[in-house]
Amino acid sequence: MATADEVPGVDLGQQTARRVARTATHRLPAIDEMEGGGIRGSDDGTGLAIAVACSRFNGHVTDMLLAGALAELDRRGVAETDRTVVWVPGAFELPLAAMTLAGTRQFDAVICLGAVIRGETSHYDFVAGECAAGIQRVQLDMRLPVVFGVLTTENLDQALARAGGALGNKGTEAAATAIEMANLLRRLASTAAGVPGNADTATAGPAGDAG
Ligand code: INI
Repeated sequence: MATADEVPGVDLGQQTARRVARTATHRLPAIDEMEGGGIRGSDDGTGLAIAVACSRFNGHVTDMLLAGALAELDRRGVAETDRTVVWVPGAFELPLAAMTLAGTRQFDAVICLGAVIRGETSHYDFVAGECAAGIQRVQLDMRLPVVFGVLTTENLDQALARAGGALGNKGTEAAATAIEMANLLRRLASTAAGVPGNADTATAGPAGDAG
């Protein structure tokens, strides 16, 4: 009988992959940990052009996110000349910057970095909510990976723990996600005939194939 985690009728290999993905640490599993086959983007950033939009609000936190993201891009082979970093005042401005960067069609992915920390008023909810919704809208509208590397926390300690502290670095994760998604889209574009509704995907991003 299927457990709560298993969907009846779904290939068992995929269910294994889903279980692997739900590790207790809720961190992204490494690509080579995944089971069940299927199409996925590689973790090789060679030849990819990546833009990073970073918020200056809570700058002591976002500086750490940016450092983590850039180190990961380095580690995965994204050339310094293929990276662009832009700064915005706060997380609320990230979607507009992301939309503008995506609109240039010069990048394979955009990474948004920010830190929204709950204060005494409801301002947090508006900023965090609009930021997340805006970023999702940009990636769907532009059909380009736009990664949500924005911390939304109750306090500064929680943010620091996730910006290079005990719980990792959201910027590092965001960079890894950007590369995997950029490569996945390239791969899907190269088999676009098999992807319903994506007939124009092949022309949606920069030329080349590092996937
Ligand atoms: N911007 C953030 O990035 N993080 C926050 O925690 C934050 N808080 O709490 O207010 C914040 N506000 C500024 C906002 O993003 C805009 O820059 C501002 O409202 C101007 O549009």
